[in-house]
Amino acid sequence: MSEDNHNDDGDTSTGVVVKTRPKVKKPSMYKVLMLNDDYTPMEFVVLVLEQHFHKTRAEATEVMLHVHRRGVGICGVYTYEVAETKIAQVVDFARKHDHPLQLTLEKD
Ligand code: TYC
Repeated sequence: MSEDNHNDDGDTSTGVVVKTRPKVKKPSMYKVLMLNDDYTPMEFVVLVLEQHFHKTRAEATEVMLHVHRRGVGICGVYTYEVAETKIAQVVDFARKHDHPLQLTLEKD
């Protein structure tokens, strides 16, 4: 209690102190999936995985080859907002280079 009659909970001296448990819910996570196509160069896909998904060259090459062979692969797992933003940024980057690279999002 300080001399201005406010305690650490921010209320005045009514004698009533109510503390509620702050609601801290873990956000749902979403996988960003990359789809194969016949036109985007392998080197461009590796670059995207390095620059936008913080993969090493070895990891990026592994993911790219997995997508190339299997049709789809995981780039990373993020909150909804981050996943959506990454997809928009990468698709935009690919479009600027005239590549049809596509990504989607799936609840983890
Ligand atoms: N299939 C492409 C090629 O042969 C390479 C590629 C890999 C494209 C992964 C998209 O998400 C992709 N050039």
